[in-house]
Amino acid sequence: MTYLNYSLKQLQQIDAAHHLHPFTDHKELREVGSRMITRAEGPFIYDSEGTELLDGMAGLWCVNVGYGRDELAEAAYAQMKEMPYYNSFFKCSTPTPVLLSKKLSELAPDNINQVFYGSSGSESNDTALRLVRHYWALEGKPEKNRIVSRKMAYHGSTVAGTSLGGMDGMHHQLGGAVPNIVHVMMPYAYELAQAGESDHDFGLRAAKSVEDAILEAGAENVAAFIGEPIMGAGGVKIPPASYWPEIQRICRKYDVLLMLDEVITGYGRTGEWFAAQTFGIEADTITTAKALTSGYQPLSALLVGDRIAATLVDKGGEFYHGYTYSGHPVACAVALKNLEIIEREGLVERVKTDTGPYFAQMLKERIAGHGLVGEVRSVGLMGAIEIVKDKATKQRFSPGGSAAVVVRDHAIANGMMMRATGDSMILSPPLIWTRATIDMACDRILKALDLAQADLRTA
Ligand code: PXG
Repeated sequence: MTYLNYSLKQLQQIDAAHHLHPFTDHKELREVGSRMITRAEGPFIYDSEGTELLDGMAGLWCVNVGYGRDELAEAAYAQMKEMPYYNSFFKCSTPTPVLLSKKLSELAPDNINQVFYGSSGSESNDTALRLVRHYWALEGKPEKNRIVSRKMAYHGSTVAGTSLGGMDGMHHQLGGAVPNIVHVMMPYAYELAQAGESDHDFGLRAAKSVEDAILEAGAENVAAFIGEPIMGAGGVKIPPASYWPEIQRICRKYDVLLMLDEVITGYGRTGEWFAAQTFGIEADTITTAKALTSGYQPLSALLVGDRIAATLVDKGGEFYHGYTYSGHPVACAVALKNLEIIEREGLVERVKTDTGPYFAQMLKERIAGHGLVGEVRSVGLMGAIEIVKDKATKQRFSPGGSAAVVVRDHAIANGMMMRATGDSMILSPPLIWTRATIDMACDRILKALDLAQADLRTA
């Protein structure tokens, strides 16, 4: 690789001179310099200095089959040699998106049999928004175009993705969101449940905020509700069991479409192919990306339910929407091989019956009791650890989010790559993790928590 001729310092200088990173304080990055990740194998990543890190985030919630899969490289190579690119516009197609669509229809819930491709989760949510509004217009109800979403939701970084999402900071920088999108409370009991309110009741109350938004706008004006089954970037917020059934009931009652964003939860993370199956949700659209290719190629797939698809096909005429790389043949070849690996190795089943329950057990038995930890929670291989100053009162360190960064920095220094979102430490590892990998992760996290506690006490 040509970059091997460069020292870390040289690469950092060039990076600082020319490369604007996503979601980054550029001045701060220029002061500290980027960590250069240069190699990865199985569950580990390695930086330019040879430091090994256990990757607790599967890249960015995506490398579900782990690193170093020759088969995926070979699938891409073979497809590139045969035909690197052709489009799916103008009545053309190529074989791999065709076959991937069939496969996805088989894996998805029964009411979903059509797929629209993009290259990223953000693009796919743009597609979903346009499709849902187009659907109601085709049904003769163009005024039914409002979308109900949630505060702290993350639906991507394009203009539509940012607008659908509920991150205040992102909205402030947008200078004008896509109109007619409202945000209601998130289903996050740890912080938002009232004194004495059970998880069950809190879940119903959080769902009622959706109903209230629908009634306020008038159901005849509301197109859809959009939500991540488990909020990911917002801090792995797992809703109470009462939440999703109630959301489903409300959507049906007011004839509001249900859009799921499974960009993180799709392809095995929660112990089923889709979290729709884990939570028993019947959705009209499911946005997926990331683990569809385990991140080896950029690809997203919007899974479109029969109700919308039938109208689009029968009454739609031309849908003026699509991307150069919709159904990219190389990305789709890699996705097909990736799904084959997940199936062959039984990774979804393993998360459901073995590693997922063990992960939950270890978080509870080994991490939850630590003095800095207010709560642990997980579904499948997706979890969070809440950092608090006082376990009993749930009081946080101030300023908000500062303590989790201390934990994260100690974790990374001790061989554990994990994220801090606000005061939540986040884990979303590759699905190839075994019980032994979970033990190793817990050892490293505990060490980081101890070191952070010492720092925070003396601060
Ligand atoms: N929906 C969800 C639920 C996501 O998590 C997107 C859409 C957008 O996907 P693309 O491929 O356009 O990035 C995402 C992406 C973080 C982080 O800090 C999370 C994401 C992306 C970048 C950072 O956890 N998720």
